[in-house]
Amino acid sequence: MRHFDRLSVSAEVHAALAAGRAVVALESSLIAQGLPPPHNLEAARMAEEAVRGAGAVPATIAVEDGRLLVGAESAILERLADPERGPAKAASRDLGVLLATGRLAATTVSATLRIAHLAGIRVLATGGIGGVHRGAAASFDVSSDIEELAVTPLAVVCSGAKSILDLPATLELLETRRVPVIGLRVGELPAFYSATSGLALTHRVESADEAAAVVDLHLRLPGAGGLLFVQPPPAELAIAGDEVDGWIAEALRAAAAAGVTAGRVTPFVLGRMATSSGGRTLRTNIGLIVNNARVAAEVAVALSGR
Ligand code: PSU
Ligand code: MN
Repeated sequence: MRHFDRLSVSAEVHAALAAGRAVVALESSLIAQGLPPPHNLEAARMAEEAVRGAGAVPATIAVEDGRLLVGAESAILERLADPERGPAKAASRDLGVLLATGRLAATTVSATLRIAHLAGIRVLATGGIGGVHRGAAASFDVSSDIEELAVTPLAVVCSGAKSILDLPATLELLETRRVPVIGLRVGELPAFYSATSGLALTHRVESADEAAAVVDLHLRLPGAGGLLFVQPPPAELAIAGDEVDGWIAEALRAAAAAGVTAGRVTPFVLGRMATSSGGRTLRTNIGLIVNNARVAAEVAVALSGR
């Protein structure tokens, strides 16, 4: 663990790390900005339970009262899930400002990676990472998740990038920034709600044990950055790609019409899609978050035994 006087690691997470036991970092932007209440708090708790069920310790990450929290307690999850409190969306660049102002903030993958690394955690779970937005050649809207993954040595388990993004461009940029994308029992990049994207992956592993062997060596390579493991949503929750595409197109048109830009695009589009799909995207989103948390914990457990 690196010393930083604004880092607050919970007693449980601290004890697990000190004993070399498995810990999984969980991002909190999906609670505050990604999912509507009451599903957001339920999903946060279910993800933590899934990590515990697989034998690891969950470390949900957030920012509050000028401190970086690793292993946020239940009351903080409740505050993050409460729209009345309007928690900020913290990307990597925002941490200094948020620490100085003392504001409550939920962390995206980029900020979570940075904080988890400070705490000495090696595995992170999320639903989907940010990436290259459609039209990014003109808008320059590329998530700092990619930038942070490139330089921060952690394994991230997810269902790919959010399907509202330009997935081929996201995959290209991950390659450029030397982030390996490894299929967990799949040879194709999942498209978040859908199991398939048509984009082939160069690498795949067949088990948590194999994944842990890769993580161990990748992270021990001098100058290591992060690595990305991808798996589709649970089969019974996966939605056909063309069905999702219709909802995305509609949501993006609505976002443009409403003048929504930058960090507000993701929450707006996800909310809109949940409505137009009659709640299906929401159920799939929650199901894949929980499944990714469970598998991340299996990888962390295998890694702690190496
Ligand atoms: N995926 C979801 N819901 C979310 C996010 C991803 O299903 O809320 C969040 C993650 O925290 C991710 C962030 O790191 O969106 C990326 O935001 P941006 O594109 O603004 O960088
Ligand atoms: Mn962005």
